[in-house]
Amino acid sequence: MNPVFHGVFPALLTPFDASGAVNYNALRELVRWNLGKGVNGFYVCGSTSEAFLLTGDERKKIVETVCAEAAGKAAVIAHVGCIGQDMAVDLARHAKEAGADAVSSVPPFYYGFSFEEIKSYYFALAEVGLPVVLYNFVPAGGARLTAPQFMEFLSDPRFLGVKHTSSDFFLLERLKAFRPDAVIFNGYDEMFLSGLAAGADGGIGSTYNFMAEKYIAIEKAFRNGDLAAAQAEQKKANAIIAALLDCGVMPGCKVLCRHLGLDLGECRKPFRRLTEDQTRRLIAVYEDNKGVGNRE
Ligand code: MN9
Repeated sequence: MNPVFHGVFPALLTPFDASGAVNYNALRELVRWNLGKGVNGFYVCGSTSEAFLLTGDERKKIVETVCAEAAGKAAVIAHVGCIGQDMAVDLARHAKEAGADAVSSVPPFYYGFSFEEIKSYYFALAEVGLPVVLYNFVPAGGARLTAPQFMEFLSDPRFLGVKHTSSDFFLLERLKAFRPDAVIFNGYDEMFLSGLAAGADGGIGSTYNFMAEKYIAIEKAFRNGDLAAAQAEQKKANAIIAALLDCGVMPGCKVLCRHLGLDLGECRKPFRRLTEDQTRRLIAVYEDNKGVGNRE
């Protein structure tokens, strides 16, 4: 197991204030709350952070804020994904200066770039000098890389591993078998235990923001060989995740953070806020399945 990159990494939400600006104080609180629970690291400026609704300057300041708050306590992986290679390299250089431990990126998207073009992008990121975590997330517009294409990247030690937001656990297992020291993070929270069973070193997820303790408990039970306890905890998490998928994951995660005492504001438009009815139902499901870990 990699000594730094393993375990539970919340994919941090981005807090906004009433005027719609990034709320850096709330972000620091969110980091401290999760450090208190014992998370191993943070994934910053990814899908969950509304990365593509943020400006480059906001993304940089968010990375700086989280690196400062987590320094010496938890690892930071900065997602620097952009459509353009030069923009991504600029963010990666900045992440390195800010003290991030690794960078990560979706493949450049929208234009249907060829594998040669995707390689140009990722190898330019690798040149920056921080370890690179590939981000496999096809439903969000990411290219569908084949197993041999992943292996081509993983043959180069500058590629640390993969954030695997996919239910293709065969691929996850094959990549681990190909390079056992590659770090594979499970991406779908509802499949965290399945990912661990296939060999994942940990997970990165949006619902970790408010229930990291569940994933910490699942991983601990799994590694102790207590599959029944791990399944029971995953089942509770999944009831909450199913409710979130019904109303919108990111706006819903923010509702639950507010319910637990940390106001992260709303998501940026065109994300919609939950109706009062949706809010009530989501909180009820959360309360039925929460277990331990409230802020108080
Ligand atoms: O980081 C997350 N994906 C996105 C991975 O943010 C788009 C997951 O945590 C999912 O939000 C979650 C719900 O499907 O598993």
